[in-house]
Amino acid sequence: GVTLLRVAAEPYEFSADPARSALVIIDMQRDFLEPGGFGAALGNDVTLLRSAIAPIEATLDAARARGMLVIHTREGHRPDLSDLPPAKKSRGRLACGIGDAGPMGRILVRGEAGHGLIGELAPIEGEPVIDKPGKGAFYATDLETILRQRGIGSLILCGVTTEVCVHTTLREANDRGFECLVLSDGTASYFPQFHASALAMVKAQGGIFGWVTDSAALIAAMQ
Ligand code: C5J
Repeated sequence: GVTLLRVAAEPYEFSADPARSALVIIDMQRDFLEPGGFGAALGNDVTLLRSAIAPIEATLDAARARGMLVIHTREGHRPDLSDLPPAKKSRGRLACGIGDAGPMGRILVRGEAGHGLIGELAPIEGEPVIDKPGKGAFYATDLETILRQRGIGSLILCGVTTEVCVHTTLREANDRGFECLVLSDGTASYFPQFHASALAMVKAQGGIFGWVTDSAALIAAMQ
């Protein structure tokens, strides 16, 4: 029989078949977490996101040790910006926005230093990296195909930012029938109140979008 992963969570215990679960690490890119990138261009204090790094690192170690599928995502665009809607490009009326040259290369453009995943969370051989032009990881990507090919039914979501790319992906995943567990300490926002509200929204109404736990509870359940 299958030994289920049983995690203390809110609004109640989360259980999943670990062989049918994936850890999805969303957009832990220099452009969001380091000075001189997209997050900073939008006027944010990028240091607010760094609290998510250590909990994700610990969870990533546990997932790899257990042989769980790990998927990384990156938000960004083709160098010719042909996949960048004008509505996204113009948002914020930025002097230096998506596609423009910054200290870490062209902002949010694939192949540039700023677009890369932070060194602490570098992918290893065999871990799919999903390049996404939108906020959700399912929109205009092959994420769903990869998950279905591997028989994945449950997603453990972490990364940045809680209310933007994590939430959009969570909502897309819900409508596609995936069970979702969100890590409270493995997600972060430039707006602490949005982080708190976004987590509260997941678990309200009997867990309308899924479950919330922290990395320690998840790792304890994975031992
Ligand atoms: C944002 C993201 N916040 N990865 N992107 O623009 O959450």
